[in-house]
Amino acid sequence: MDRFLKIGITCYPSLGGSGVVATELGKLLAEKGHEVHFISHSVPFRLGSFHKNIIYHEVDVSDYYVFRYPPYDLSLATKMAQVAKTQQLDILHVHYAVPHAVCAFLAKQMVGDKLKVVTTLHGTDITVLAQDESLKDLIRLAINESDAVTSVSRDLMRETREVLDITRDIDLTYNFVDERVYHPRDASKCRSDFAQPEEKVLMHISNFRPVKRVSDVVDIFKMVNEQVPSRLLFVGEGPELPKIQSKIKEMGLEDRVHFLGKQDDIAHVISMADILLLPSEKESFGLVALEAMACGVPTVGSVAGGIPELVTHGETGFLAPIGVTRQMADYCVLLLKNEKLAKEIRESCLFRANHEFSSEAIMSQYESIYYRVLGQK
Ligand code: GMT
Repeated sequence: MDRFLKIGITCYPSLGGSGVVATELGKLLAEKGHEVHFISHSVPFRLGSFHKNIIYHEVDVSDYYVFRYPPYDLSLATKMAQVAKTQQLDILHVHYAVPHAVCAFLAKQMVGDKLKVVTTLHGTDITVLAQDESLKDLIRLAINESDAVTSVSRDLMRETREVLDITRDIDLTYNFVDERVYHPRDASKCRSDFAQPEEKVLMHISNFRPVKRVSDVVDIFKMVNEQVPSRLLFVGEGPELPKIQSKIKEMGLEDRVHFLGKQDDIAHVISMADILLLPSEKESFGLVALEAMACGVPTVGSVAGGIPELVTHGETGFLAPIGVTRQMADYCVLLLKNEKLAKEIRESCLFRANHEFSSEAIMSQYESIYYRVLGQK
């Protein structure tokens, strides 16, 4: 049997798919027997209560008066090095190149080559930050100096190579969800708080950033509701929310649209829906579509980034070109009016989520990468 490892994990600890995946991975590795050290400015929101083999190390940022901006990145790099030395970490697994892989690179300079760095790319650092010429060289350095780099989709891998002119190996490691949490739940009671038995439920869950094209969600819903009486449930919050609320008012849809805000038990909430809408402009993976799939809920969305790698068109959902809301609405109506098709798609969703994105399989992929960079395989 391979020896258990000491693994440091750094991610954005607040809301977001990357934080969720990093935290869930840490929890699974710890359950298996590895020692996991989260290094961040606050406790990752999905960490929850006490877990054997998980230790959290908080990064304190110095606010010495000469600093115009407190240097979080430098404090993080120092903390990574400190934890790596005192706890004798084997691996630093960082989620996002900016700033985490850069900090890990600095930490490695302080600790020595025995410490191996694995960087997982989640999207925004490549699709947004790497477009900024002033950051390009830094991101390229962080990626090239990592001992292994993983990408959450083929599309993100392709874009990373193109935008940053990267030629090194990148491992494809899809995201996953914990099947013990994400499975179809009986949410009929909650559903009846929003929808009559004859009404259908469409849902959108996001951080309401412009890239999510939440306005398209409203347009799709309007067209669907004209043909099939429905309700639209919004989960989450973010910068576009006020604009969306105004749009709904202008369209006279207030009594059919409900805002649930941020929710903890996403599996239960998603289980209320007939369809998840994800018409994003960019999406390196689209974790929420996998969360829905694992609960038996199909996604109707856009052919953006990694979404087609996750949602198989016609099998576990339907996809249309970005912004083509009429086509997305037609797909929704097709699904909502055809019970047989909806049942088949639901079964395909459950099968695909459990077979192609199983947590056990994806965790093993990460473990193999760790052993490989340590020269143990
Ligand atoms: O999509 C966001 O706004 C949040 C961001 C994050 O940091 O979690 O999501 C990115 O990483 C997720 C986990 O790998 C992916 O599922 C999302 O597709 C990706 N977002 C984008 O590419 C826009």
